[in-house]
Amino acid sequence: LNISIIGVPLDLGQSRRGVDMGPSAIRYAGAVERIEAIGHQVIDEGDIRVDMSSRGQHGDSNLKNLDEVIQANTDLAKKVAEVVERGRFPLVLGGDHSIAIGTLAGLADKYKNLGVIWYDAHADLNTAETSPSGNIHGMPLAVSIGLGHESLVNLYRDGQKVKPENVVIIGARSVDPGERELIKEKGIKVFTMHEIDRDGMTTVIENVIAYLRSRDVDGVHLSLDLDGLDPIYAPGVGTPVPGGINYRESHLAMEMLEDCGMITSVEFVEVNPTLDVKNKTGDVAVRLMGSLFGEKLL
Ligand code: DIR
Ligand code: MN
Ligand code: MN
Ligand code: MN
Repeated sequence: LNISIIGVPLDLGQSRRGVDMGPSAIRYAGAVERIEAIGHQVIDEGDIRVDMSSRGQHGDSNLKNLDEVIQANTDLAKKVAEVVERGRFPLVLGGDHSIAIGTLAGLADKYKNLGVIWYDAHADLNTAETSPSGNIHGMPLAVSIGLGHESLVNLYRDGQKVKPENVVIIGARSVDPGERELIKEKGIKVFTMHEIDRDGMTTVIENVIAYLRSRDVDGVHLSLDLDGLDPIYAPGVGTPVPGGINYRESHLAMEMLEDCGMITSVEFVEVNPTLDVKNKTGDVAVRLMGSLFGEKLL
């Protein structure tokens, strides 16, 4: 693959500082070297510029730092679209999960029937009305299916970027009431920790792949929130939830996704080195990239 790394040092989509250092932590853990060693060609495109100057100010909505989140995501969308246009594979490094709004907007230029795998403890399906926190990182999936604040929904290009029937959530264990309603209403496919415990990750990923094939998708974006993993393996995240996906299961999931050959873009988000233990979470992210990009032991 010809991979382009895009860093997004954004921490304004949630309330804890430090996740803006995520791209640095993941690079420091050796992302470029690891992926090149597999045999891929990598260009580090650098970071999207984020305006931190008016942090904490609320505009006319209850969405925190809305203007700054819009600005960074619009720039990210342009960059992702440009990278895809050049025939390259986007690998986006967050930053908090609000950056998925920009990534998916940029991907919508090329992919008209994109599949999305949302690997996360949370559903990220809140809107301004249902959000308990006002944190935009709890909203990107809702925004991308066309629900929420209009300036987010219409970011980069108007309207829905992804069909709700093309979305699969894996690892959910903290879902708000409004999100639960939306999952039912839109028929969004969710594999919670219950399904992972009961059926095993092999069966879950087989089902994910079969489902996305049945949807006849023209590409698949993997949006991997490190808090999808259990905090034992990924402690450096802003909103850890116990009882998560373990290290082996996560590697297995990445290897199976690599084998299916459907993944066309990826983002790793929510790595917060200020909450981490010796960059453990950045390290895990890079190890998972190894599996996802086809590292073979023998
Ligand atoms: C919660 C937390 N559902 C919210 N969301 C998180 O604020 O909307 N998403 N942490 O990653
Ligand atoms: Mn998330
Ligand atoms: Mn999460
Ligand atoms: Mn989060």
